[in-house]
Amino acid sequence: MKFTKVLGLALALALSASASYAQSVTLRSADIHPDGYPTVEAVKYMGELLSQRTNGRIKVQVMNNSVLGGEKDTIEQTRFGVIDMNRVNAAPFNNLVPETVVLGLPFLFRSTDHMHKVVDGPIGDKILAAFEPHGLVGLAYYDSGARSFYTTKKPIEKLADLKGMKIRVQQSDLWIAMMQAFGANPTPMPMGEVYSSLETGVVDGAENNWPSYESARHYEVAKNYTLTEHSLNPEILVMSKIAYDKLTPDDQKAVRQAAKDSVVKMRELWSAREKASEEKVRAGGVKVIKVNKEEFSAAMKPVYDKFVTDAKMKDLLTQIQDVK
Ligand code: GTR
Repeated sequence: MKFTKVLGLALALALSASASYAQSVTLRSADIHPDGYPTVEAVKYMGELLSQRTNGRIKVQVMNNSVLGGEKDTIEQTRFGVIDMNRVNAAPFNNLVPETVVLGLPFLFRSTDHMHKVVDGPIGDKILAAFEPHGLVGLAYYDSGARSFYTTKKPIEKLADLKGMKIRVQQSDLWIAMMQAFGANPTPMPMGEVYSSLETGVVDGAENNWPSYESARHYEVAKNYTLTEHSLNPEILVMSKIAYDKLTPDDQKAVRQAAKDSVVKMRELWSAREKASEEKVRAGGVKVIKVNKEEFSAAMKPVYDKFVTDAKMKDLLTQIQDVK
């Protein structure tokens, strides 16, 4: 066979191989939460949209309940193409993608509406684009409500109560610094270890939104929930750049669109679940404590001083604050 013929044949084979991959694929998506949790259901919904729009060629299989590991581990697996998609809170991305830090800054967003305006606009797009050099494609933001503290023994009624308390945090330098600024002793660990750590006294408390506090059953072992609402850090849905690059440009567009379209659904699911979880937790005998949030927010200056240092971060912060 002539060299050109061989080359032609190889090219044809390569093209048909990539075309067949583009024709039919099931994207495996990780999540730590159980069935019924809004993030899990929103990604399933995204998969339904995608399947409808591609005549069943592209499907999404949500592998939730931490079956693929904790968030830090699944992020690495997603970067290396072992997992195709991943729904993770912004916090575990902080050390990898510094632009995400701004989203978790304490008492930054004035309201959920403010947060939505930021992530739905050009600032949100800019932060999603910052994932690409790290092997990830940022697809969408999902709500995660407000995070508040919960403790096993001593309730937090004022800032001074946090002094020296061992508080579980997500695996992020920002979150470690935040707990230190609150006066607490931060203990970073994956979510899957929190229940037993609360139960055995490895930590005195943790912090999370109503749905996670409820669904992970932390409220059974930490019965004081203090409404500090210190961060509205959103969830982020990402795709592996390796998996993304295997898709045709049209299919890439379809994935992005389905992810964006699932956000509306997620917000509906989230509002409903927040209420339901709060009711369940209150009915479970949890003591809900109101605090003077100003006192907690005033302690956060060192966090801003440590993380908002370069011109880029300062600019990003001002832009967010200026969103009306
Ligand atoms: C939840 C969030 C998870 C995870 C968890 C945690 O609110 O949905 O992605 O970040 O908090 O605290 O580890």
